[in-house]
Amino acid sequence: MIRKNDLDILKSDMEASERIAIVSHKSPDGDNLGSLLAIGLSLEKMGKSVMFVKADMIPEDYLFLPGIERLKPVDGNMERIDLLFALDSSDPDRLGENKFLIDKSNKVVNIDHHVSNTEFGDINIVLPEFSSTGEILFELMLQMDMPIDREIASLIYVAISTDTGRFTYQGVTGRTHENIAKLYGYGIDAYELNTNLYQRRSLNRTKLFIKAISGMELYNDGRIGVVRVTRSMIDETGTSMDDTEGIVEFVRDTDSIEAACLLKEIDEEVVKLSLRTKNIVDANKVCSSFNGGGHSRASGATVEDTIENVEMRLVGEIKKYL
Ligand SMILES: [Mn+2]
Repeated sequence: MIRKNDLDILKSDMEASERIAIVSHKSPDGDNLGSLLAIGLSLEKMGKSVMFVKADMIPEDYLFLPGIERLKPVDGNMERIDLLFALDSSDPDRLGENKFLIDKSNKVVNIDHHVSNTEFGDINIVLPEFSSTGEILFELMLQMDMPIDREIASLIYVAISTDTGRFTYQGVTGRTHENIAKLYGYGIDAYELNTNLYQRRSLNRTKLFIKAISGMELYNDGRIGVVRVTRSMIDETGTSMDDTEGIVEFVRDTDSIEAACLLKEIDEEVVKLSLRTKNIVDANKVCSSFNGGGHSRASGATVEDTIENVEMRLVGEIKKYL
């Protein structure tokens, strides 16, 4: 439940603020980008001056989003910020180099659904029972009577769809579908959005999938599946690490698998890991032991070690729960 008290404070803070900044997180995903553009465009319709700040490159998948061109790297000379929004970001480090904006801002609003959220804002609307930050945001915007048009509704649809595995994850409720139905009421073209989101993978990316998946290693009678993406696979296929999106879910969807792991070799001694689980293993707990986190069924971490060692350590950690 969104607390009424939080909404009242947020509403008066929004009204009192002229200069509002909205920051993305590192490796931004559909929930992060969709949510931040949705609230930003809505605030502009309310006559506010909004700065959209990115902490990282935008994955090609999301370049079709309305308003995406508004996201810029931080302006070093940025004057004061009255109100800063961090969305879908569990802690200040997620904001990368833009973390300093927290201190530069008069007030920080933290809207998120990660259980691991550290409540770093002045206003914290952290609701892990929601499917996505996009869904929290939509209810919040409705309750505050913020402007919503077709583009804003489309952005919220993208946030919810991408963060729920196209409405298949545990966080999805009847209310999620009611919210989606309301989004249709603003005239969104869901088929077009879905085509843009899910049917435009580059051929090089498909080749990267094939390379990665063909090296899948199984442990614990096929209950743990590990796929590596190395720098050389990226070079050979002319792709980037962003193009690994979707690989770990493909591994997870194997019948025998309870825990699916993707290991991305960022460089020789830095590995980004993604973990997806089905019923037994708490992905957030496993990733916490590598200083990462997220959700119980989907989490990640960045580990300073070789890819071989990370694989061994991660499998060892998962086995404790199986
Ligand atoms: Mn999310």
